Amino acid sequence: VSIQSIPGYACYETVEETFAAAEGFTTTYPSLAEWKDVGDSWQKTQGLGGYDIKVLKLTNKNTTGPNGAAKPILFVNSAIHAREYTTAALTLAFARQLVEGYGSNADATWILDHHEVHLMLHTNPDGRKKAETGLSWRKNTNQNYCGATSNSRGADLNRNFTFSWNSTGGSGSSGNGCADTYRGPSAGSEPETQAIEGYVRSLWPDRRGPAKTDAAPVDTSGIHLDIHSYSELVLWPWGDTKTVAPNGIALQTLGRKFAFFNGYLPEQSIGLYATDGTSDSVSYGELGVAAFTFELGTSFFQSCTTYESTIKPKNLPALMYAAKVVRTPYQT
Ligand code: ING
Ligand code: ZN
Repeated sequence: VSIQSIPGYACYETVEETFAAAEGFTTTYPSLAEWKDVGDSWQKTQGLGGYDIKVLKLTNKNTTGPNGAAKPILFVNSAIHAREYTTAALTLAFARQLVEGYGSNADATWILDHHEVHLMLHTNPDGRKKAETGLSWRKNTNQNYCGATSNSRGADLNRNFTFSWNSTGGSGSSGNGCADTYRGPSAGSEPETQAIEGYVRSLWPDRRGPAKTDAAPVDTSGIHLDIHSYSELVLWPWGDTKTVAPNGIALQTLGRKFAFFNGYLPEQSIGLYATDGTSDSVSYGELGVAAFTFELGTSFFQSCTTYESTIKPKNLPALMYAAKVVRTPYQT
């Protein structure tokens, strides 16, 4: 059974359809779109089928902006959790709005002339294929954890990142290979995690952590958004402590602005629950890049009607705003 065959879910592209659409953009808009192979899924590393981890890079052909300066970068990844269905659909819709709007829509044109937008549409494609059969799959499909054929197997990629991996000593993730929040046997053990970490480090090679304090504005010449579902939230670090991040006030200011667009609740991520080893902890904690998690909607498999009428129209403007504001030190 395919999730798409269930009445009301036909709008959700499969992994293959998403990848074909991204590749299609490079054919239709060769001067705006590039489709890059940045790693392998776990199954691919094992010769068990699997997928490349791919990034759709959108910008015009100039390597610098019209002012001669390096282009600021927005990086968005979606579907790191397989069953979080609306997330990849939203990111693909965002890509479509940018490339189709280029030359006619002022915002899309300005964004692609001055900025770079990098989209990892499917961060966990192996898991997503499981979810496409109707399973409530969250993790990757690594057969070394919980038994090769168990539907509870795999590592939670969003507990496997190196910065703050298992920093709470248990409460932010699980050491049980069958648990939904299994952190993996070691920091960055999963190939999908390695692909994202390697890619964000390559995007911001000169970043050295959140050295600034709130005495200085947060540097938003780079922004990382990790798109999840569900709960209608905009979250920022830290997730493993109630301590406010060095740029906490500035992150809150920017988070509230995103929330203005999507109508969600903005809060420091530990307000939801404790987490460790999450993707934003690397981007912000290791590199100092402003990092946010969006929690879309009110359940995992939401109907196309709800997605089209509510989730997409609330969140596309938030993504467009993120692509515009990633520019200069953000004034608090
Ligand atoms: N929620 C996120 C999770 O990984 C999160 C929430 C993400 C909290 C990042 C803190 C940092 O648990 C879902 N629904 O996956
Ligand atoms: Zn999630």
